[in-house]
Amino acid sequence: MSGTSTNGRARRLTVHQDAQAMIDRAGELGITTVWDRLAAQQPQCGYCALGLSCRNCAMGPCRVDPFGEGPQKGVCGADADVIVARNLGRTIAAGSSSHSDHGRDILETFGHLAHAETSGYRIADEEKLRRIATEVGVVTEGRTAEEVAGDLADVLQEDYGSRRGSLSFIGRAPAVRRAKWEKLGITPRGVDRENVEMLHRTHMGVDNDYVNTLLHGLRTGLADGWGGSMIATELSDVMFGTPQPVVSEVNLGVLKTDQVNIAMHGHNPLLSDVICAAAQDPELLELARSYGATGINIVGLCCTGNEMLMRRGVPMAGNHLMQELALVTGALEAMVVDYQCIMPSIVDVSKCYHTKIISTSDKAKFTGATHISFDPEHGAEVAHQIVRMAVEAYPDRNPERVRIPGQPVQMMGGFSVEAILGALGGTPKPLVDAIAAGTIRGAVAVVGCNNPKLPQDLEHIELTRRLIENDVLVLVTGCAAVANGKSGHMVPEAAAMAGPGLRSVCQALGIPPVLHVGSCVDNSRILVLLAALADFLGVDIDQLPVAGAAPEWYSEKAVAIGAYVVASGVTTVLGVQPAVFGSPNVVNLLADGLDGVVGAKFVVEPDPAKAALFIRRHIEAKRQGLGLPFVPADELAIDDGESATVPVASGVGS
Ligand code: BF8
Ligand code: SF4
Repeated sequence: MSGTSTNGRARRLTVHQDAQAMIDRAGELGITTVWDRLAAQQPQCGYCALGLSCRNCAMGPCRVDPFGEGPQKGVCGADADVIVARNLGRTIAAGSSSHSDHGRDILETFGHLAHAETSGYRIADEEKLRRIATEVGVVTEGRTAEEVAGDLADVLQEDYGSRRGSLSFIGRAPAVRRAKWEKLGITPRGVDRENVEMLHRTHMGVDNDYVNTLLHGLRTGLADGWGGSMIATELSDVMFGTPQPVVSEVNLGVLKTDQVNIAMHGHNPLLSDVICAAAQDPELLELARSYGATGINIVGLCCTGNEMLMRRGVPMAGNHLMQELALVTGALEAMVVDYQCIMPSIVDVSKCYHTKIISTSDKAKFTGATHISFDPEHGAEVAHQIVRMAVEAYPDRNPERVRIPGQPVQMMGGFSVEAILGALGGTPKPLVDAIAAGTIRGAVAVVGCNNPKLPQDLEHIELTRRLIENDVLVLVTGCAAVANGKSGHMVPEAAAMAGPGLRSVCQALGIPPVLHVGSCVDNSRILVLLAALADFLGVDIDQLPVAGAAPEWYSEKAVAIGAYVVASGVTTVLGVQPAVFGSPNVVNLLADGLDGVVGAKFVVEPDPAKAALFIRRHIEAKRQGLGLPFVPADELAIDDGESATVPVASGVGS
């Protein structure tokens, strides 16, 4: 469907034309979407928005009056500081648990793989397996890959408990950073231990000192970044391959009118990897042809999409706010989901179409969906069954209701740390040299979600554009990566959009100025890269000219990421206000006090121009600290020349 005109509402809700077309289409058909439900929720609770409500016990629920007129304490006596800190602590624990439980699922399957108890999995990167095993003290010489994998699985299983003093991968952090954690008492011990302890501390009558609670919040985050998420990333690389640069496509235009379309949505590559394999099965392809389809088209959504794109070049249909809109194309035979960031509403939307919603994780069932319990021990067989079900839905598709908006945009993925260092000749030196010379001023990780409170993707794109124009290399993960992909920022030709220094480096290496590092658990790759840069320079991470940004975050996982990124020494800018502003003390700690202890802090700045200016000044100050050529803060100003223009590289409507 091209040439679609859109009403003003759709243009206010999202910058991308494929999304605009589908929002309009949903409106025509009376299909309710996330934006309608957000409007129906207005006004949202002001106490909750400030973090001032508590329902941790049955003496409550309680609220603290932010204006000082009503109650200042809950029934138990908790004040605003305690309530806000406890709420934030629980949010971090939920996010950390989500990433880490995903990591545990991979680890368990990895352990089963080592003992030949799985179907459809193999060790794809034996070199990485042996490297990690050696790192954590597993003997590799003269042993089979499976023997090594079995021992590695045992060591990493222990990371989830509390038997060791600290996590296996903690040694990857610079020694000066680890010493800081030790001094603060926030060295992460066991993944589950920190999460459980946070739930304990935030029970009524336990930790009633907001500073103490929030320090444990950092430790809980660190157990995610250097623990659960890092285990997920590393073992996924071993089992599915360490990503290397790959070209793919993005937006709803990746759906095909003449093929069986299956969208993989969620997070864990355990499922998507075997589904990709099943979609190549000659028997299933023949079945598809017998129904008149020319093939089976697997596409990704959200972080499962990132996992598949990074390793297999599988096309990406979209990020978080595209999940309902992908269904509105009418072209999906199935949306196959595992867990995290999957809106319950997709079942309602699917009822307007022939599309099957297939849930697969026994810990994430969706009422009204078809549940096929995914068991990695029978991964290949279950994947075959799921793909067959999708193919058999193809004859039910109504071609007259199909709307596939426009043409996809090219994007590159696959920039694992190994790939980045490989492109640099095996050492961070060329990157360090470019930063030292000022050709590249620094690097920023732009990560995180979509949030319907903001125009979809606008902040991701605008912030990133401004950074690359200023010779700042941008690394992206999660939904931020998809936003930038759709905007044409992630092809080598996008070097033309960068400042002269970054442009020359990208052109010499044939890489985009915005590098796709992976899914949200792959933010752990960024920690590894930062540690390598810091070690190379002999400094701590907080001295590097780098920053983080989560311009459109929504999820508890994003809060956990923020906690470990800041605790690791990287100042992070949030585009959406977290629920902490009911406690000035908590705000002061997060936005200022932390800087004195971990060398990094949180900043909230929804305006991408101001966020970019803050980051540029931050980077220049760090350069000054390292004795590198720098631009004084007062010489940097918001360059508003092009700020009204959002680059939208979509073929829709042209
Ligand atoms: O883990 S960026 S909306 S899809 S939470 Fe979710 Fe946020 Fe997307 Fe991936 Ni990450
Ligand atoms: Fe109220 Fe305290 Fe119970 Fe929270 S823990 S609901 S503030 S009594």
